[in-house]
Amino acid sequence: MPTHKLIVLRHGESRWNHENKFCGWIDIPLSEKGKDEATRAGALIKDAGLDPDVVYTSRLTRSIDTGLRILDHLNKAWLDHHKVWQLNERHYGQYQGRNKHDVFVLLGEDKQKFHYIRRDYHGTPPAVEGPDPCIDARYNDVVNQAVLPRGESLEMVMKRVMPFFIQEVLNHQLIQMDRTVLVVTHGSVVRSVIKHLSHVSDDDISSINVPTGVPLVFELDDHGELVKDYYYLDQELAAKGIEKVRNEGLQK
Ligand code: DG2
Repeated sequence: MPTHKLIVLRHGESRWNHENKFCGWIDIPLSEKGKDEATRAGALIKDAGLDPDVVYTSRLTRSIDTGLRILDHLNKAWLDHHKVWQLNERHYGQYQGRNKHDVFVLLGEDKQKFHYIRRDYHGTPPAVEGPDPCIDARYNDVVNQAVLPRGESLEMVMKRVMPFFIQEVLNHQLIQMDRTVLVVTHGSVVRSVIKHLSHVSDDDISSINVPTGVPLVFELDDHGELVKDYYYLDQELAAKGIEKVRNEGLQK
């Protein structure tokens, strides 16, 4: 049975990742370090002998820019590039734009409460009330605007990501067309993909963090099942990035 390769990564560091602020649907560009991480991700993909046939990003600049820098490194700027709103980051509701440590303080410096909001499958930030300034012309093609989120848990993210991901990315591109697919997205969407493909429980997903700019590879059979565990293209780099992300917000 043929093996299909799916490369998934979180974009390079954004300016607000650097400043320790929740981004969510706010369109924050890459930091200088994030730009370098994107190029390095391209090098890791090339060195691993992987050759994407199609690329998917979200509609947020940090994801699009990372994808373009990877393609540039692969000399494949001409590749089919789909920008999909369902691959946007989790909407962080009223916490968007706020410093993570300030939110930690707001929650009484209670590590469990803070972890619940950031990582629990059901943890939901307070929703944006009134018009959402993040919703601009890039979403004009979404016929039913009521489906656009205002504050999401990981469970809610999965409800909008997975139908698209299973139908378009897994079934169509990867399996039917037998293409190597590159998906450049965000922390919560990568966690959603890991949860789905590795059959991670609702409880266990809360301990999974995703570093910026380190590609993960999923090798799948014709039924969309993993033939082996997913892996990072640079384990050491991934481990360092994971540790950094895990501790965000606890210190100023
Ligand atoms: C981060 C995730 O998402 O923040 O929205 O600030 O992947 O777009 O940088 P990304 C954000 P945490 O859930 O890791 O706090």
